[in-house]
Amino acid sequence: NALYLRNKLAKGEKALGFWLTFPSTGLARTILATGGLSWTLLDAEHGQITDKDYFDLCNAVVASKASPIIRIPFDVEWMIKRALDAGAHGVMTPLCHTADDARRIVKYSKYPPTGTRGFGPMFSPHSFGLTTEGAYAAGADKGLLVIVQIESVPGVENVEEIAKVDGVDVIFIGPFDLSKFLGCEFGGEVHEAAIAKILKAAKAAGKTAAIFCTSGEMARKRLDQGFDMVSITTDIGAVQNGFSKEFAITTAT
Ligand code: 3PY
Repeated sequence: NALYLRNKLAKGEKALGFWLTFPSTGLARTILATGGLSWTLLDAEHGQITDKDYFDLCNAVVASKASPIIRIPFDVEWMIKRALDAGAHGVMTPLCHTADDARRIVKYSKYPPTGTRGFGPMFSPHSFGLTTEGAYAAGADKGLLVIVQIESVPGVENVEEIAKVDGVDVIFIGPFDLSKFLGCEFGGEVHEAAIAKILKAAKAAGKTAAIFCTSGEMARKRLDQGFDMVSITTDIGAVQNGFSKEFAITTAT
């Protein structure tokens, strides 16, 4: 099947991905042509992507043999439904604070009787490598990934309970929000202790431990620490970094 990220994780391999913030299928395909990436995050929380872009972006990512994961702005039911119906291989929800939040997200992501996802997957089968709605519906609950972000004070406090929730597949750290909510220095002792606690809770519950990284250096460090899934950078970050480097060379005296 075409569930690239789930298959990668099932084999125990590290899952590398990147973060798309521009609603550009061409940009997605250009970056994915690098090879070696098993997922792309389509950011509809802080990025410029909206649900009007989901379908074309999901198609572009799947065509490049990676899993499209959509980060919705908030964990409300209709947003999860629209993301999954467009062909996402999973949703990422920001700011998961409690096990009840996590249970709600799982419920919205699964068809009855497990959950409350409405039925209308006209546009999703092909992104699983399938041709019929029936085949998609039969595999959706097991195939799609539920990815919750831990990035708040209650999120860290409740992470062991959250990680144990049935149906949660990936515990994904948002390190920037985490440092803001904890009121601590990014990369400092308090920040790193919270990250280590979340990593440990995910592993103890047998869940995928993941973290947002904005550079290869950061990604390498987190992989070595034991994380299973990391972003390498974002589209906007790569463009800004690349341009400033060239600008500095051009204007050096
Ligand atoms: C964070 O670092 O807070 C994120 O959620 C990544 O965008």
